[in-house]
Amino acid sequence: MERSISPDSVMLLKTAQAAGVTTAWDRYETQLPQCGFGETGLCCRHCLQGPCRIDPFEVTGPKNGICGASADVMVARGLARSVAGGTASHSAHAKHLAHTLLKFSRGEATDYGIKDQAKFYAVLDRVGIARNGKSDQELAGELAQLALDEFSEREETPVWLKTTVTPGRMTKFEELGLIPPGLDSAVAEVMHRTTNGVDADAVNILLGAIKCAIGDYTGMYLATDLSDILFGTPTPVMASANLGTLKENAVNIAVHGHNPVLSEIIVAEAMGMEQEAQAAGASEGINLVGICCTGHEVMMRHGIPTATNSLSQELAIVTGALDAAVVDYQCIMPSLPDVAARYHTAIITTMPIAKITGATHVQFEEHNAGEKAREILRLAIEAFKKRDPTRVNIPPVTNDALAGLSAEAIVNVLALVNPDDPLKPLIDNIVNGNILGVCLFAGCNDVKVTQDKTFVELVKALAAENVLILCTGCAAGSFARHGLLTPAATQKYAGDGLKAVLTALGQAAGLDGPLPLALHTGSCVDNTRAAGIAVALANKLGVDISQLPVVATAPEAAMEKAVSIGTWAVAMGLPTHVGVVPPVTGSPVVVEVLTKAAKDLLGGYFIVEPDPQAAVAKMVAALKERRKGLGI
Ligand code: BF8
Ligand code: SF4
Repeated sequence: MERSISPDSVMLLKTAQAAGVTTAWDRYETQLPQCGFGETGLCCRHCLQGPCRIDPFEVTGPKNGICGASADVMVARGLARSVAGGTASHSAHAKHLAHTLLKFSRGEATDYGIKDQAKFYAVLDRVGIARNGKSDQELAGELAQLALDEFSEREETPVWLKTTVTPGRMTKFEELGLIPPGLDSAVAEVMHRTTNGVDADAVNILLGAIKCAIGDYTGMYLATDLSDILFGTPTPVMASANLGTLKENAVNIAVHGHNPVLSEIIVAEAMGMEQEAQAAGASEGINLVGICCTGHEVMMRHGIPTATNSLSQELAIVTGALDAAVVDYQCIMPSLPDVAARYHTAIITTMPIAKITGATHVQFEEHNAGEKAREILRLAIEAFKKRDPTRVNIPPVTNDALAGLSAEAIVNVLALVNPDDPLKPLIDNIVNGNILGVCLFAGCNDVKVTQDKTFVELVKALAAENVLILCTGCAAGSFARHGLLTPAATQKYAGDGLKAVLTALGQAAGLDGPLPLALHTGSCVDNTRAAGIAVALANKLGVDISQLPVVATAPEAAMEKAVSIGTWAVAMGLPTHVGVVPPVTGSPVVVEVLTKAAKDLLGGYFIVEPDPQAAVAKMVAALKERRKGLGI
């Protein structure tokens, strides 16, 4: 199998091979053939009597685990724990932001502030905090406390859930008992009910997983809100992509991970340290780039280039030009120090819960954020001095990428066409068929499939069918690397109807051409921005999200976080495609519930289809079915 179609990845994989550097792709090969029990979800280690496995064909091997768990129960429990893992990750990210806001309100985090007062007030209004002449600092404290209350068990519906979904969804969630008891409690409940001897009904376990995923949605919405308040709501910005954004004559520093609490301060402090970098011999000073979602956070807000994605993160080091990778948490390969040991790159961990053996740890805390950021930047400058110029091998590949299309930014562009009723141009063009529907691209690259291939094939085919594309996280990174976040891509690949709409919007926005083929709406936690647009459309039309011609896809999904997002997308009522088969095929009941019964229950359902052309056909059919339901 081809490893990647990303030209910079392809080039550096050869360099890595020649240098004897092992990457994720090599390690994947050492794992083959992967365990069939695990692949089908028929493996359990939830108690010390295990591991237990079940014969997927139930021929000669065991039909149950030692405790009696059936194939259906085992698969459902495993999937539910993945959802809990994803939810815990997003919720911890959200909680971190709430703590930062709280510390700011107490005067304990002076490097932070309210960057977007309009959003701050809009969120306060939405969650029901009256301003009553209070100072921003006091209000920030109240908001942070309300946010932190969302995590623990209480009797009320989480505020960030009930104030952000359609009335129809809320009724449905209440009827089905799917209101999470609190964000951390939702995770704890899944861990409890999936341990030995608790929930042994596959359908009930899956409902528990969906409830937890709705908690995931809630935490993600909260995270995006607080990030925008603290760091600014993104507005359109021209940036660039690929590993060619590293510079031979600069101190190259990658911010990598997920939470802007650290990377925003690094960005702010880097400006003041240009001279130090130049004094060290870097004529172009400091060059910040992003990897993974932290990269998208700073790309959306500052136009910082996105260098690469999670799967190809090691290749940034193989350029020989990366002086430091500053990491916070999530999607950071434990292998980074091993690869870096072959070069001069400093791997700098910053979070107490995310250390890596072999890395340099600089504990980052909000009360001395600026000082710690400068310490980190100095480590990078020191590392630059050790760079071996003869090993620098930066691929000559860069692409322009327009980013910063938050929900607010998209509404602002639409308002240029119709200031009184911004959503109307979008709705009119969906009704008249210029736009067939909307597709949200999300999720990771996965070593099991050729990097970016499914992403690129799907987006081109869907755009040709006049599907409006939104994208986040590694999906956005993939499109950026292939020049698909550009007006030129719209000219080349969009169907006539979509092209006309994107051109009219691009002109209204003062661009030289149309809006990009895919609208970059943010990092993975920002998938809720797309949900927000769908909710606004549904409310305006007086329907539920499950009736809208909107689909989601994670064609190269890898992480537990993608599983939890996919599950809440289904809960929100979206047909949701995944291109990598998740470990559920060992259970006919789980497959049936996720791909069929969920449709009757929630309107959303999973479409599991690795073949890109077949996936496009299924997504287009789902959009047409929705249009028919609406009579358009
Ligand atoms: O949260 S898409 S590989 S980087 S999990 Fe990770 Fe997947 Fe990328 Fe961002 Ni999202
Ligand atoms: Fe085996 Fe049951 Fe224990 Fe899982 S919980 S390891 S199936 S005995």
